[in-house]
Amino acid sequence: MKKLKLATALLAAGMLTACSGSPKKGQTVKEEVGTKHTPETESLLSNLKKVSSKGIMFGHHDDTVYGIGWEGDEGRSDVKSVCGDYPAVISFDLGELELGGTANLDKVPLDKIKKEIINQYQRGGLTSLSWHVRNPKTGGDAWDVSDTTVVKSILPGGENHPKFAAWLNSVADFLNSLQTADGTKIPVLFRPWHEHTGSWFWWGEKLCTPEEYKKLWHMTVDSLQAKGVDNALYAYSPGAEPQDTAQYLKRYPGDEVIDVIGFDTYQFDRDVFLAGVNRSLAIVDSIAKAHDKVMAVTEIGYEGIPDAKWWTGTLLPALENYPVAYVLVWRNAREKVTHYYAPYPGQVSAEDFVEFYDNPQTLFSADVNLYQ
Ligand code: BMA
Repeated sequence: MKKLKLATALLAAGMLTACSGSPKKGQTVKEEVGTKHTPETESLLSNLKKVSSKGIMFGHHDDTVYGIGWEGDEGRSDVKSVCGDYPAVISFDLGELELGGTANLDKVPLDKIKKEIINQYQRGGLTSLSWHVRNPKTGGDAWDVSDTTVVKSILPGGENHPKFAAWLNSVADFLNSLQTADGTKIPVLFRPWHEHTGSWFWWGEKLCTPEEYKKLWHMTVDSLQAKGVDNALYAYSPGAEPQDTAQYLKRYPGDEVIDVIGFDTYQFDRDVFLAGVNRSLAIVDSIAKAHDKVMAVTEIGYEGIPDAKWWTGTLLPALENYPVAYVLVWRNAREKVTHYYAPYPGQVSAEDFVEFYDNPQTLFSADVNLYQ
């Protein structure tokens, strides 16, 4: 096999501590910062903190639920079809879960997402969950920025607070329901309120004050914890707009609620993209070190990947000098043929992706077990 399983490698390197005195399965441990985590969630956090010493985990949104020319095929993944392995990180979106229907905003059945989260856990990989939540004030979607008082209206005391509290409860119910057959709760990385340094979502920069944005985060985490969610870590992911650490931290809700810090960025002009990635990595790296946080590139990509050498010629060299835990590319939309970010068999960058996969610096599913 190309690479060792992460836990085995870390064990060999003496980096995993003995587990005597650890809480038993199902028990909750209290962290110094006050968040409650199941033992599996603690293992995930501690492995995420170490994984960059081994390599960068590759991630793909909606990887196992659809791809180019297929939907819902058992075990299928465009990434696996190209390189033979699943991504180490798979993300899904909970948008529209709050409406109480059976599918999310991209028409993926929620029970299918649940099944794939269990599969991903059983492979030892990470699931990240974003939330393109509807606009609770206007009734529009996450991109409806027609009203600049939405965040304010859902905070405690606001007119939409009760409505939004029920939406948060639907997320808590979903997270609590993520369990294996033996009742072990599956740890996930929850990544709401992303790209808030732009102004295209109703929680964006021009749509709320820094104080309101921070309160939104605290309300979210407090309410999930109050509903017993002890299997979630939390990721903070602005866009690439911040120019320095002060700007990056302007809306940061605090170390007590955040575990992973990163940023979202996409390639249009290559030079602009590389400069943004470089600046953002330097900012996130220094903050991650000072605040003891996991560093990740929470979304990245080049739509349609028209550059045949993008993976080894642009992406990997851009990241390789930083301790990045994972990098995640967006979805291969089956309903919008030009909207894809991972290769599929025959795609122009597929061969280069195999090279990227073969590079010892990249980690895929078979290389990691994040729960040991
Ligand atoms: C966006 C696009 C949309 C999608 C949304 C949530 O970037 O891919 O088509 O609805 O993410 O997945």
